[in-house]
Formats: sequence, structure tokens, C-alpha cells
Amino acid sequence: MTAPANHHPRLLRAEERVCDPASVAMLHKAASDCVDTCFSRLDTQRNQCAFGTNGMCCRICHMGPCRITHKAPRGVCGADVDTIVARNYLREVAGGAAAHSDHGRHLVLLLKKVAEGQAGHYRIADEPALRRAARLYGLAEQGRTKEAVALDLAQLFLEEFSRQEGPLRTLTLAPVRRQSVWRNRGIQPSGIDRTVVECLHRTNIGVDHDYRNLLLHAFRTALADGWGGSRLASIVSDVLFGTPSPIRSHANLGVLKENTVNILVHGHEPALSEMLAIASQDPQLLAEAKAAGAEGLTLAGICCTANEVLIRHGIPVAGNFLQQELAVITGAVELLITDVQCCLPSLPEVARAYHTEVVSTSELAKTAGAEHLPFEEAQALDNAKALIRRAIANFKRRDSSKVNIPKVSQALVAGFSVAAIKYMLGGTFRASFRPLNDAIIQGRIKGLVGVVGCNNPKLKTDAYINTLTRELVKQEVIVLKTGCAAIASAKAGLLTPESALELAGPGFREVCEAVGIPPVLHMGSCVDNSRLLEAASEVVREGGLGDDLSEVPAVGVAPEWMSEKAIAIGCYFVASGVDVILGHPFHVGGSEKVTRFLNEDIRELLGAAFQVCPDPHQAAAAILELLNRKRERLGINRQAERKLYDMKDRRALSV
Ligand code: XCC
Ligand code: SF4
Repeated sequence: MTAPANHHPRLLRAEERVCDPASVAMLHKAASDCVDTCFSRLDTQRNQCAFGTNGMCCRICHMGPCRITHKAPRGVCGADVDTIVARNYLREVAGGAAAHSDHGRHLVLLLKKVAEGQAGHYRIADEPALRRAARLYGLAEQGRTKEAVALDLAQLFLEEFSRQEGPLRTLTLAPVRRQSVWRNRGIQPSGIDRTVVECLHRTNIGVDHDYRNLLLHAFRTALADGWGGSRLASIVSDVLFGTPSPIRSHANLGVLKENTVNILVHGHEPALSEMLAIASQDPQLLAEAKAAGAEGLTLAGICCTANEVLIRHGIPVAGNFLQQELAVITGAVELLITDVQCCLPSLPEVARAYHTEVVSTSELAKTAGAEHLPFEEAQALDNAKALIRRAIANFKRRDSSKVNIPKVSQALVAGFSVAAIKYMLGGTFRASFRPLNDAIIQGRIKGLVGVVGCNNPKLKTDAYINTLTRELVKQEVIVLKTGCAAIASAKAGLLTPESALELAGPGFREVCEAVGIPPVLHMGSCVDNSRLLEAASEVVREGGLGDDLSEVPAVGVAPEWMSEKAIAIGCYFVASGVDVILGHPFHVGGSEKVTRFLNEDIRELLGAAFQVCPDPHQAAAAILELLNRKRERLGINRQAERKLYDMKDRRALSV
């Protein structure tokens, strides 16, 4: 077990904590404005408990809390360290799966209201996506109104949550071979809600004590997330708000403007932010902003809400997870609107040092010190306009002596849904993954790697994510991105086709240039990790790269993860047969058996496992090794060699 990464002998300088110059500047400003951030609070939480770090503390019943040591190897109830570590782990996966799935549920309920004509200004933005989804689930759609189809689909999706018996229907979107792995291992989840509730039951005092059984339920629960709640969230978002396609924008704190009313949307669920994106274009509101002395309105995003409005509207991204406080510290934010997940409870405290108002909008999520303005779907557009007016009214309270917006932002292209990738690869009439599969078979692309997840102040922000991404592109690996990892790459300029192409290895670069795709594809938010599985499934369906996801040269990486959601994502990747590299370990180090199960034994059962690589170069080597092993097994490495000779011959002929 390695020591927690934050045990530094001395306080770190800003430049050692974050990579990008905008964040460095704001950390300096935070210090001079006497404002605490995640980074400074981590310093006050330095001696993080070794029992917690290793998962060896149990407070599940009130005979405890119990902590496992050499002298006290069992809790009061008799639970050993393996049971305790596995139970804690399962509860984390439950937390992550619940968050993603509840997000999905809210969207399904909104779809139902839209179908019933009860959802104000919301409508079905992408009818072909609706009909495509209906066909996927075997629902009749031809000759029926989109509302009728949407109602059926919403009903079917609600049953995915409430199903008590039989496997989740959405599992059938996976390749058939993978479905049989799940069936044979007995880890097909039933309804999402049932599966998550069962986590709490199994981990109750005196229930499931076999660490393997507990961990298998963790994988089952994660499947209910990745091939359940998250997948539904992505499908319904596309139906309601449009399937993303490549769109240009900018990222980093420099997207905030000194002379405009600046509004930030932050969190995860796209319903309100969609309306804000629409309302922010309203000429009337623009006129009001001007009347208040501003030059206009700037709407920008943080975290995954940012990703949602970026991939559909090109709304710029102010920053990723650890920049939420830094955005406020610019002194130039009139209003920060939060919904759910990853919104720090410190925000109102940071905002108090400036004129910024923090408003929470979800019934699920209130923050002490923030104004709570619950948003009603039927009045969403009015709610959005009212929020913008609030920001305009707050503009005059801005203290220009406290404003310092770093002039740092990067151009980017985002919005690579699977449909968009298919279209780019094959055109409208022959949209398909064939050219990608061929490029992988020929060895011009070595494989697919998803680099996803959060930032964590224990690690230098964005450093691992971007070092690894650059290295992979160089090694001819196509990199798929979501969440805060995607924003990290955006800030580093890695999402512009031009600059990333310069990095790409020769064969890969040729493919990218021929097809017109960048080597790093921003696919969306955290729930959109389901799109990565969709893409890998598409590769299997296209043929030539195995019948199962575990055969595809593909790997997932969560370099700087921090959230329970990332654990659930990691588990559903592994359960799908895709190896996962972690930049730092889970809280399971206290149990050798649990660690071995997750890093080794699980491969026997599911064809993939976790691996911890604290160094990005080591991770790149491990990834290439994994990809290469899959390529060997598919027999395509030799093919690639032959192809290379072919190409050389042809070149020789043409000169
Ligand atoms: Fe949150 Fe999704 Fe993590 Fe970013 S990446 S810190 S979960 S916003 Ni999903
Ligand atoms: Fe202690 Fe067992 Fe209770 Fe956990 S469940 S707190 S190990 S007695």
C-alpha cells in the first residue's frame, strides 16, 4: 500500500498543484484574497486516516465503529478485514451508480412529461434519435406520432428502474458474447433501483460476508449504471436535447469576460442548463444586460453540466472540477447556478469574498449559504430567464478592484457522439465504423483508450491526464474523453484537431487527416461514459476485431479520479471486459484478498481487471502492453506488419 499522495513534507507552491496558468494565477489570487480552496483545505486534512485510506474502518452498526489492526483482526460482530473492505467498496459503487442513475431517472421522467405535453418549453429535439432508440428496444414506431413513441419509450425506461425480476433490458444493447458472460457469471442486474437497494441490504450488519460475493454485486451494480442508468441518461438527453455532433468552442477561465454579465452553470443534469443556453440568446435579456452597463451576457459551464451544453450548443467551458472555486475567485462571476453532483459545499463561502451569488436549483441538493430557487420543468424557460435577470441585477454589485480574469483559454472541438463518429467515418449513406476497424486492423491505430474522470487535489491537476493523453496519441492510440478529463485536455489545447495532429504518430495521423477527425475525441459528460461502451460495441458489431468487448484492443483510464461515480464507472468498464488503469488506488489496500480480486482474480471471470499506475509514463507502457496483447490474440499484429510492407512497396513504386 503506497502512502496517500498528499503526504508532502512541505506546502506545495501553486505551480506544483495545478498545470494551467489560469489556475496558477487564481491560486495566487485566492491566497491574497484570503480565500480557502480545495487545495488549501487539503493541507489541513493532511493526516488522512490510514484506516479509512485502506478501507479498514467499519461504522455500519453501533457496536462499532471498528478498526482492524494486527491486535484486533475482527470487528465486534466478527467481520474480518476482507468483509469490511469489500462492504465499504460496495457502498461506494452503490453511491456512484445511484448518482448516475438518478440523473437518468430525472431525464426519463422529463421525457414522459414531454410526451404527455406537460413539460412547458421542452420538446423532442431529435426525432430520429427517438425512433432509433425505440427500434433498439423493439418498440413500434412507424406511422406513430413522436409523442406516442416517446411515451412508450419513457414507460419502458421507467420499468428499467422498477423491474423486480429478470435482467435489465438495456443489457441487450451489449454484444451477445458479453451478455452471455454476464449470464454465466450470474451478474446480470435486474431493475436499477432494486440492484442499488440490494447494496445497502447486503452490507447491513450480519448479511453478506463473503468478499467475493460482495464484490460481484459491485460489478452487477455497476452494470446497472453503465448499461442502465447512465446509458438511459445519454439516450434520453439525445432525444430531448439533440444528438451531439462536432462543435467548436473554448475552455478555461479566460472564457469569462470583463465587460459582460457572467453566469456559470455547474453540476450534471442538463435540463435547466439547456433552458439557460436558450434563454441566454434572448434579445430582450441581452438588451437588459446592456441597460445594466454590460456589453452582453456570457454563459459558461463547470464540470459535466458544462460538457452537456458544450457538446450541444458550443457554450464555452470555464473549467473542470477543481476550477469551480477558482472561477468565483476571478471576482467576475455574477451568478453560479448549481444542480447536483460535484458542486462543492464551500462555494457560498468562497462567493462571500466577492459579489457572486450562488443559487442551488435541485430539490435534491441544497447548500447552506446558497439561495435555493427550485426549478420547475413546466416553467423552465421562465425560471431560466429569472435566473439571468438575477445575474444582470447583480452585475452592478461587481467590485472591479477584485476582478482578475486570467487571459487564458483554448480553442476546442467537442461533441463526438457515436452517431457523429460513424457519420464522419463513413458519410451519411454509409455511416459505419468500418474505416476505424480497418485502421486498427492495419495497425495505423493501435487501439481505443478512454481517458476519463475527475481531478483530485492530491494529484497535480490535469498533469497525469494530459501527459498520458499526449503519449497515447504519439503511440497511435485514439483517445476518447469524457468528464473533467476531457476539459483538462481542452485546456491543454489537445482537443483542436490541428495541434493534436502534430503529436500523432504517422499512421494515426494519416487516418485522422483522411477522415477529418482529431486524435482526441470529447464524447461528453460522466454519464456519457456509456457512449464509450457504445463505441466499443460498435467496433465489435462492425467485425474483424473479435466477438466480445474483451477482445477489442481497448482500455479505460481514470487518472485523477475522486468520486464514487468514477469507481462505478471503472467497475462497469471491467465488467464489460475492458481493462481499467487507475492513477491512484481505491480504498481497499487493507485487504490483500480484495485487492487481488480486483486486480487479478476478476480477469478469470470477466476478462478484464484493474491496475494501478501512479505514473503516466508507466500507465502508457501498461496500456500499450494491454493493447498489444489483444492485438496479438486477434492475430492482427502480423497483418499490420504485412500492411506496413505493402505501404512501403507502394511508396517505392510511386516515386
Ligand atoms: Fe465530477 Fe462529472 Fe468527476 Fe468531473 S469527472 S469531478 S464526477 S464532474 Ni465525471
Ligand atoms: Fe463493527 Fe461489525 Fe458493526 Fe462493522 S458491522 S461496526 S465491524 S460490529
